Amino acid sequence: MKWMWMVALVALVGCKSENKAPASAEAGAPGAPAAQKKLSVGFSQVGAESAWRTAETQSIRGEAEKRGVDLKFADAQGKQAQQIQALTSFIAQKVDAIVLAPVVETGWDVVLSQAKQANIPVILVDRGIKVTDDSLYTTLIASDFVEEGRMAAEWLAKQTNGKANVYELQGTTGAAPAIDRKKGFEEVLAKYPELKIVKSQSADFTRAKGKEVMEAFIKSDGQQIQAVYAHNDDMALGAIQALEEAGMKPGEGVTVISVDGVKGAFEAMVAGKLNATVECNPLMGPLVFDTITKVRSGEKVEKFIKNTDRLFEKTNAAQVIGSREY
Ligand code: GYE
Repeated sequence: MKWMWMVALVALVGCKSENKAPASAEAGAPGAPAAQKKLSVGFSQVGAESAWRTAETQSIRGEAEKRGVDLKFADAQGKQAQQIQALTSFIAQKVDAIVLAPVVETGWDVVLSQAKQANIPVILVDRGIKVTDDSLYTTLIASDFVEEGRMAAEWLAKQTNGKANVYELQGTTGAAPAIDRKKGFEEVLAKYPELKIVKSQSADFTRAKGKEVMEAFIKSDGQQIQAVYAHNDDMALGAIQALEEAGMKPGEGVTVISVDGVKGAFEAMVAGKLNATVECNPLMGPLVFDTITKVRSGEKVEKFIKNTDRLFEKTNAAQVIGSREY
């Protein structure tokens, strides 16, 4: 008699577990059964230096939550050493994937070799790196910063008839967007001998430093300043404040162009103080987790998954500001 009960029980348990988790469901996919092992992803973020960065963090965190992914988030406060520490800890925790927004381009070989040895795919977001062996990361999801720099310079050349004293606010030293936005910009400037960078300095992608560096430029060069090219909107907004405080007219007397396309930049364009911004999309969450799902299922992904960017001017800012998502 006893064995009959056993058979009935086994059948019941078997039936239950089948209902619980179909073997084919992908962990972390929308609607994945709760009882299944969650996909665990370590995300090492640069910091919170700009509105763009905050939008990117929100996008990745929000999407992880939506998909039921166990996201381990580490804010490096702008320090590569902290990012390396975070990655080492993600590897020790045996996460399923690592998402890295690298603060600078170089110095990643050792820690990424460790991730590779542990068979953990590394998805780079928004900034590229320079490594001796490209197989140390799976893919880079980002904008083409050289192209952004070119777009900014072409627009400025048109706006100024190829003639202006330009003051440049660079992003974080050694960071891909600072290096490449400068490179693309200078490449185009080479065609316009009278459009030249008079002074160029890093303001670390922050509004406070943008203001500080601009104040120093104004102090030394004053009325000579005809145009400002900032590698991000936050620095441009700081520079605008400095120019206004010095009684100068950003957006009119001084042409200001930057990169990112954050809400604050659109507001400044509507107010007539910022002339243009080249969009750089930070809303990476959905694409990041789609890519991780593909990689885990063995699908091949492109080495560079490129976002496309547009340029917005103050003349059309009011029309589009309502539809901006960040
Ligand atoms: O443009 C800037 C930020 O890496 C693309 O970093 C990103 C840049 C962005 O702090 O605002």
